[in-house]
Amino acid sequence: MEPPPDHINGTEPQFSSSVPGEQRRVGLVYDERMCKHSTPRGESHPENPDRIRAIWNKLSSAGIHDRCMVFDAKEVEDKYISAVHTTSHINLIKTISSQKMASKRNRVAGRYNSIYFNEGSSESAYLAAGSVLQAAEKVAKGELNSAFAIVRPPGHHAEEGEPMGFCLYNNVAIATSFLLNQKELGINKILIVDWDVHHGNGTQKMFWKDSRVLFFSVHRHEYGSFYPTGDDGSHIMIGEGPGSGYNINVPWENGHCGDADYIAVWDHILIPVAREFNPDIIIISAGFDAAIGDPLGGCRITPHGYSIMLKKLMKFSRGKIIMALEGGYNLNSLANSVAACVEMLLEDKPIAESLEEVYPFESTWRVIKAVREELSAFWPVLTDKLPEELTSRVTPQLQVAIYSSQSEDEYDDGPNTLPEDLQEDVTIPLSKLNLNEDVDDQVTSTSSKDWRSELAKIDVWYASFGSNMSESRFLCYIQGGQAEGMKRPCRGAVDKTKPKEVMWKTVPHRLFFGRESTVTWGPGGVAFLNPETNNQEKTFMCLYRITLEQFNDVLLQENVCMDTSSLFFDLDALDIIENEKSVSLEALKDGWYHYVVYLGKENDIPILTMTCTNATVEGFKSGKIPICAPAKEYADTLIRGLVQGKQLSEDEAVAYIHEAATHPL
Ligand code: X5A
Ligand code: ZN
Repeated sequence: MEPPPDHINGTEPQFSSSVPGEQRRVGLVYDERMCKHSTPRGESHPENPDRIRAIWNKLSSAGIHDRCMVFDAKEVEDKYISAVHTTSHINLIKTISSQKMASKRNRVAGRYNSIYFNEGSSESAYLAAGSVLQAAEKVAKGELNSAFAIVRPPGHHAEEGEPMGFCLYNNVAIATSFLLNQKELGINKILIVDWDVHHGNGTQKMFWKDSRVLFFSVHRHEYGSFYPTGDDGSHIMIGEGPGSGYNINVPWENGHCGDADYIAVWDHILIPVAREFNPDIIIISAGFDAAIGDPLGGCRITPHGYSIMLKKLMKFSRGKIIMALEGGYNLNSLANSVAACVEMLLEDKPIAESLEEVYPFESTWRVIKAVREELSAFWPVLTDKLPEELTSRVTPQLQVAIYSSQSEDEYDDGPNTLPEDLQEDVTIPLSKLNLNEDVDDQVTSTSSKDWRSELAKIDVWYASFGSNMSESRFLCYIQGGQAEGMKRPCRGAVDKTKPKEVMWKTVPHRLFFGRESTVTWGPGGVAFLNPETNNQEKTFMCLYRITLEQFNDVLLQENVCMDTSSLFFDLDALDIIENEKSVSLEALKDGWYHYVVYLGKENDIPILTMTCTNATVEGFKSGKIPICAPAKEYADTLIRGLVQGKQLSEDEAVAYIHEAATHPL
């Protein structure tokens, strides 16, 4: 390779200036050999070789790679890996693809969280880490202004002693410690920006006590329920000892975050801190699974959004940036986002940085404030006032099921992510609503009404037909905890006040059991109520008088959504349901009980239950979704409810459940 200009005269390379419009020297590392890592029997998997092929095809067809310096990957040397991984971990990754391990490979993979291995895994892992290291070295030396390492397997979940979350070696951490250890490079302070939708748990731990590395991660967290689950990604995880304040987590409370949310975090946290930290170089753990249309991420950053996020970082460390691919599972979205970033690296072109008509969620401001508060002792700039009037929109929207032909989940011809059994859901006519758009784009101020206090004033009857008929089990949804037979605790509602009244009723609907297992109860079917009325049928219902605020929290827990901050069922929804008799909650469509059905009134208070949609009932009938009898512990809970509620004797209750579980739908 020709010697880089800055090595000739020892001055700063002219091309590292940030003059807009100027061509810059950008490296790309891509190597087809990193496609060798794939699932052992060709099972489909989001983290597959097509990801990097799709990126490369896009960069080729758009003529982008011609404007870059392209490098083949080189395998990383063990001595560099050992700076962040244990010897036993290195031995595992080094040997896992050998013939000797063939028979053990799947069993070994099963010991780890979200990991597969095949004959190509070792080589790919060494190449991925080597690619990021090589890119980092060239940028640090000034041979390149910046670089993008198009690598797989990804790295940021890999911990010192174990692979995890599709990651074998922590590519970014290996490159980071390499740069710090090569003293002649003069790199003393590194900013790692992890914008993958998942928390970079591995990287966080590796530099936990290290003030030379400022680790910043923005990720879905949802109070620890999003992958990787637990508290590691919480904003109170700020580092330790000399590393205190050098670990910054921005944990989203909900999905659906987009350009406006990320840019607000950049403007009010990352950029001011980066200015203060003044890094010598920046490494981006560049996952694109927060991109619009990603099947795992559920967020909505556009390629333009990514390019703005990148541009704002290019103002530091004289533009020395290494981007390393992490996640990103919608091939179109992934390729377009990477292309937008590489173009930005190439020309730092002036672009419209403002995002018109889109505002961050109110939850985004809440998270930003919490992070700033947590870290302001270390970064005084974070005590600066936020704008007085924070413009925001309601967190995330109540969306009645209107499956438009071009929803953003179907972005760019990507797969339709609607579960099959929901595709022909009964929907409320748009003309009746205007609610979809209204709430989605609603611009409000955070100072305006808090939905919790509003909805706390309204009572509803929550009508249960399954395990919630047992009062002690239902109270777990209100007060938190775990009742007999449950395999995991519930978090409870925000308002832990017990139901004001309990009452029983029978309704002319069919009770049945379906699905094969749940996280709460383990194997076995769980109860559903056919939303269709049928005068031949009789189902017992236990009604709890709770507030509409509590009802929302129950709804979220019933749909395995741990996000306690979001409003899904509001006053408008209550209005609609009284007329339409049911509302399908689009935002909770992955949950099994997202269909709220109105069952009339009692003492002028609406009775609401939650079950599956009519379309899902059709799925059960046709056999597309399994019908399955309840396991004993689950059935016992229903029986206990019916007996303690004095509705049936024990024998009658057993017969009632047996009938519901065996009678064909
Ligand atoms: C790198 C990355 C995601 C792992 C999800 C496991 N990993 N469910 O995006
Ligand atoms: Zn990810």
